[in-house]
Amino acid sequence: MSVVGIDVGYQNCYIAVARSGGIETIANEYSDRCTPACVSLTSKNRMIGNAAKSQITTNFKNTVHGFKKFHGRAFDDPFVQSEKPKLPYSLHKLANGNAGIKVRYLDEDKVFTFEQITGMLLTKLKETGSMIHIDWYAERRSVFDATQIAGLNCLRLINDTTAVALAYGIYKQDLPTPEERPRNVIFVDMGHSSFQVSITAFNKGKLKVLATAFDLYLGGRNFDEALVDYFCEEFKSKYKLNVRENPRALLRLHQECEKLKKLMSANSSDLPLNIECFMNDIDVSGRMNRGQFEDMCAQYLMRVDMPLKAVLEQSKLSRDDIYAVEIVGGATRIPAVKERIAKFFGKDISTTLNADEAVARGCALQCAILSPAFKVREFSITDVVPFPITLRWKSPTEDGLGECEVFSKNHAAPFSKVITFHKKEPFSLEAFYSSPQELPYPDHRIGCFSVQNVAPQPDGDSSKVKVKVRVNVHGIFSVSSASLIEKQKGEGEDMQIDSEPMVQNEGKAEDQEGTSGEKQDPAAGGSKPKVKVKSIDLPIVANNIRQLDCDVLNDFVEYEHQMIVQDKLVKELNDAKNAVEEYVYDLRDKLCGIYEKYITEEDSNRLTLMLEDTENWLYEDGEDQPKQDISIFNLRWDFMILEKHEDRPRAFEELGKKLQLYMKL
Ligand code: ATP
Ligand code: K
Ligand code: MG
Repeated sequence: MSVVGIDVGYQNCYIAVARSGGIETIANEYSDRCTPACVSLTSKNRMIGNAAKSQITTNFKNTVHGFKKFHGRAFDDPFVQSEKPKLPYSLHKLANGNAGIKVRYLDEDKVFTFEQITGMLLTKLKETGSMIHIDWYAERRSVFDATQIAGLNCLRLINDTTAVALAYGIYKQDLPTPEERPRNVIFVDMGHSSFQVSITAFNKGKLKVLATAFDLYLGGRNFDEALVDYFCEEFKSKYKLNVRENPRALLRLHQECEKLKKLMSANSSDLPLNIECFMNDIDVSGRMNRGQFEDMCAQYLMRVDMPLKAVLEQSKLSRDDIYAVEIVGGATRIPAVKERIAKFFGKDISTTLNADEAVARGCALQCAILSPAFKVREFSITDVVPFPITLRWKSPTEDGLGECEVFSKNHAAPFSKVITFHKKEPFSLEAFYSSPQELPYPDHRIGCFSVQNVAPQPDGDSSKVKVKVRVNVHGIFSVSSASLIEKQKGEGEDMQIDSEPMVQNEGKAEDQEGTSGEKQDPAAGGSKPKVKVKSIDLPIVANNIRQLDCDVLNDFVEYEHQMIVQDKLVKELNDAKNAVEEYVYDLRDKLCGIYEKYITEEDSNRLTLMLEDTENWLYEDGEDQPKQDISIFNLRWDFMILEKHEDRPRAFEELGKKLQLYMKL
């Protein structure tokens, strides 16, 4: 089993693999270390990654990109609604109210969920799969479902900046000892769609995230859009073109503006933008320089400071406590963004890490640490809960509605807590994010968990119910277990009925998912005399707002398999056709080359005609030929006969027969 870390970006994905010699970022079949987060559906198959990216302008209605932020979002979500008019592909409202996409696939209208689309991407990215990273704001439940669809054994969903912190810290030999004051490092990641900042404290062998802050809607794409807006206006007045009405032209303009933006990072002089045959056969051109660009993007540059300020405030550290500011992510290459960050902290920023690959490398490292197959230096990671979580409870008849914030902002994670209730009947717990204004979703619910089989004690008293809540290694919240504590004879008076539930921490930072043996003597740890109690497990019915139904998930897994098989068929067919085509070219070359002196002109002409027929067949009828028919072409003839055969006329005759057979003439 290989151990890989995957960084699924809004625009770019990277895969790093842990090998005995260290971490290596791996290239895809295009020798490219970056795989575009892009999926294209066609009448025959799916194209994913680089192949899909080349379809963006040609098959624009069925080529899905820039979809990461749609995970777990309702169709009516304001973000979805604001993106919708800008998308070349169509969104669709799913039965559960979420957004999905509608495309043509295998000549049928087809609706896919974003779990499925990301699942497709992951299918492409996975090697033999293990660890995946995706940024936390893309709703984790939904992303976790995507990993299931792709059949990945997901060891941990980890935050961008935490993965980066690991990639930074693990090789550092000079970290302060656990007794010394930690080294505080700021990590800044600005990608294509979002901006994330964290402060992490390092000591030898461990890192602890102190605070995180983000602007989830600030990234390279905002800068591209500023340029697109500018040139749309300019082309309207200069060429009377309404670019926004032409999706293909708009997509091309986007691509060119992104290129221009990157050029401006390296070059402060006036730069041209030229697009031939842009729209209505018109060639367009424009100019831009860095100063002008920065003026245009002032509103975005201003937003850089806010998360920086927020992490400092949350961590209660001052600028002097900061050892270094490390930046990653493609958009931090914009000089004005870099300057802004440097100016804010009053120090030079460091680029110790590979800006594009650090996240994937950190993920692979984390994965190697978690995997028993690797011996990696011990390094413990304490992450944070980015959004505070509150539980609210009620029973059908008892009054007493209550709530309690179980995880505060920046609480350490993974972490479990036990909450004690006194109840006479089943009750339900509603979990939601406590500060909706911070949340990137309008829906702040997490899920509803009903604790079943609760009954009063034989003496009519309330029963003590212990409920365990946790944020697991993936950063996913759940009510993980509940148990009823049955009083044994004679110690009823020792029990205290709390009107307020009691929250008891039992978190260990490296608390692993699924560890059992959680049941402890509820009175243990206190100074009270030990009380004999019996604990009975209670079933919990969970309804997670953003999780796929089990049946639905299974259907998706099944369908993903079918699509993989279909893609494989199409690929084999294409390979077979390419082999025939290659053969035709090869033989044609040889007829005028090494075979020339052995062959009469007549034979040569005959063969040339046959080759032409073969080629035509390939591009016409052969285009839709099932693979079995093509595969006979795939046979490699033993052309030694031509070179070695004493009786060449007969050899050609044989060859001719074969060719005719192959073409079924
Ligand atoms: P996210 O982290 O938001 O999910 P991502 O991980 O896909 O997105 P990155 O690969 O880190 O994003 O960065 C891509 C962005 O960086 C794009 O907007 C790209 O145009 C921009 N970018 C890359 N190189 C440069 C450069 N030299 N100058 C300016 N911008 C650049
Ligand atoms: K990336
Ligand atoms: Mg990224």
